[in-house]
Amino acid sequence: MTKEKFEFINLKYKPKDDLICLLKMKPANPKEFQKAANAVALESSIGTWTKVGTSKRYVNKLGARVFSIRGDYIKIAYPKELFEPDNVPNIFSSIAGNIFGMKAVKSLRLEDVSFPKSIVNSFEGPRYGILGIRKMMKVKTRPLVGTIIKPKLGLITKDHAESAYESWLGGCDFVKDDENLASQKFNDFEHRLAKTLEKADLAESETGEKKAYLVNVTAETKEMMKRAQLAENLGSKYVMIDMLTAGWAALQTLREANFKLAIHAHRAMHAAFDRNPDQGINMMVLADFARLIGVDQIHIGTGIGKLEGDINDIKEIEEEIEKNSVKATKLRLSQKWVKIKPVFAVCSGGLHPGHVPFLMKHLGKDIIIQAGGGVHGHPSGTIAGAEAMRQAVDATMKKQTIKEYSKNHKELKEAIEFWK
Ligand code: RUB
Ligand code: CA
Repeated sequence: MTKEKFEFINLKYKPKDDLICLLKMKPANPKEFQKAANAVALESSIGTWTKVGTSKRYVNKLGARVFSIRGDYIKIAYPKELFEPDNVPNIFSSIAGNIFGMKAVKSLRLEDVSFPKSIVNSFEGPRYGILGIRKMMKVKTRPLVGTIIKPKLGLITKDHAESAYESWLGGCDFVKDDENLASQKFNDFEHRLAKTLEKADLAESETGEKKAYLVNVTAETKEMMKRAQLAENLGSKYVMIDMLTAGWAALQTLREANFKLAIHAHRAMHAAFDRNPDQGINMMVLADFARLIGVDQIHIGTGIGKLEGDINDIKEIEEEIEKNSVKATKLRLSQKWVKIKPVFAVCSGGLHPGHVPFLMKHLGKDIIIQAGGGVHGHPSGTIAGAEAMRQAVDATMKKQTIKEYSKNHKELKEAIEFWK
């Protein structure tokens, strides 16, 4: 029997200026790992299931190459000419397209992507990023604190705006809409935007701090753009978008319109991509693309709150693949791209003041800590809830335990006792 030749595997290949994907792969037939790896590289670059007479020799130069196989992990190098720069949907259609459904693989997960400089530089990246947001909010070193108005749906505009106002008075920097609040009858977009921004101004003059409203503009693209324009016209600092349900193209449209608005990215639907450890797309890959496009802050999980996820899931994946698993090191969103600013990681989902020391220990100070239930569910109400969150941040900044600090801070004390 002649040995099968896999044209898309070249373990001697040393990538230069290629786009590289790290994939975790289980082949349908355990004895045919190489065959499956070859099929993945082929389908995601220039090939199909059979040879075609229409191909030319020059096309072969654009073939992807599997250049590393270790345990369940393969690395594929894609010539950069395969992609249209500054076109995220296009890049995903190749590297995260048909391959996930191929019969040759039992499961496939895109764990990491590294980009050639020319592709990185074709994107604008964030307008503000961490430093720009800190400047805008006049907060030098501590984590920023945010809340989500709760109940997530149903409040009428007046009560929504009032709850935002109380959150700001108590010490929140940000108040955001929830991901599924758009322009429903009970709380329509225009009215809500105007009323809540009025309260932000009021809270700024009363507290002397900068306050931002992260209004959710997620909608069909043209409507989304109208809403963002309105937010800009009314002097909002921010817009928020559900980047995955809206889609990559919508996110690019929003960023490339060049509003002065900062962009807060919610990741609703991410778990459909990233929850299964064997299939889908690692959240950090989604976050990298969002950063290239240019969000200023993005939900990345907490490793501790109400939602599935380990703290290591949100850190950089090390080059070395050890023990057949990917090992994480530093926080991923800070990886160096010369032209593209670093993005704020937003920790959110089931958080309350008691979680703050854990988050700051593992993720540092350049984070945004958000609590919805953990602010509005405080036994003494929203203002006290926001105060307790800020106190937990202050305590940790001063290197005190929240328990110590709570001796002189009753809102924090109440929160710690309530959410034991
Ligand atoms: C948090 C909340 C957000 C989650 C989403 O509310 O509503 O939608 O952060 O999850 P609460 P993630 O603080 O009451 O849990 O941030 O993981 O994408
Ligand atoms: Ca939510």
